[in-house]
Amino acid sequence: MSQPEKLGEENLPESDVAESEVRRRMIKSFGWFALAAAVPVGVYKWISNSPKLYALRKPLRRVLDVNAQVAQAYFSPTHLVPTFEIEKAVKKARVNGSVGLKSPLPEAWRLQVEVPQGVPLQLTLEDIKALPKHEIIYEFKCIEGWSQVQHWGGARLSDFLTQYKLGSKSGEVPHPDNTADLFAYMGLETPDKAYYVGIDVASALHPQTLLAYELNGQPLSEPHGAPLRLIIPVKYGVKNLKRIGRIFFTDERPRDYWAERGYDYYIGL
Ligand SMILES: Nc1nc2c(c(=O)[nH]1)N[C@H]1C(S)=C(S)[C@@H](COP(=O)(O)O)O[C@H]1N2
Ligand SMILES: [Mo]
Repeated sequence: MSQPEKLGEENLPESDVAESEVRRRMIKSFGWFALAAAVPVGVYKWISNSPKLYALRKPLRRVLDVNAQVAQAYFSPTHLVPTFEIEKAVKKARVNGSVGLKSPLPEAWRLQVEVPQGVPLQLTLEDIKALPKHEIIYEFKCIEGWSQVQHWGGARLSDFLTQYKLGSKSGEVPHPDNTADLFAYMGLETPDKAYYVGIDVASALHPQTLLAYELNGQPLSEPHGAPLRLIIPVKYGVKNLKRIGRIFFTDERPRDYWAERGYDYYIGL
């Protein structure tokens, strides 16, 4: 028998709601051309997996940005990326990108965390290591067209946000389902602010997203982002910020180094 009190909009299949809403907005902003371009999400995935096509000119870029929203609506941020046996991990992970790593690592490094209406937290690596350690072996992908199975270790970002009650507007433990209480984005930057990224909060709370301090069971080297970096397997390499200096939460899309240079902002897998 049907239970009327349970027939709210939240019980409609998620993709139907999201799809119609995104389509409505797309028709409004771009007309039927965009709609036609957006329908085959499989095609979007295919395009976004072709590294060269990331360097696109503005008009197509804009259509793809809208498609990224469609992709967001279609692909649950909680799906897990495939993981591998430890033997599959490369012994020597490739180093790529050193923006924000050129100045010497601050001697008294702290993770600075902005808290709404409060004094920023200044955390040590020991504070992060006090959280349960998790390891992940997965295929790290760079938009330049290379990928490697790599082995990372650290604390779950979601455990960290839970422990310090971050990412929520109420200042309570953030809950992925309580979207009204979550800030939309988390911003991260290097201590010198030269490299910076923005992450949608759903991806920040993803169970495979780590504040990583180990690679192959060893403390991170400086080129790989010592003392602490982001490992976010649902995103391409660009979002995996090395040498985290500061993090903050906001509803406005934080600036993002590679998005400013023409790449897709969400850049998910
Ligand atoms: N601070 C900082 N983080 C960064 C980058 C960078 O230039 N500076 N490059 C990004 C890119 S494009 C990739 S592919 C990965 C590479 O991480 P790795 O050097 O550990 O392989 O780091 C990401 N994080
Ligand atoms: Mo990259």
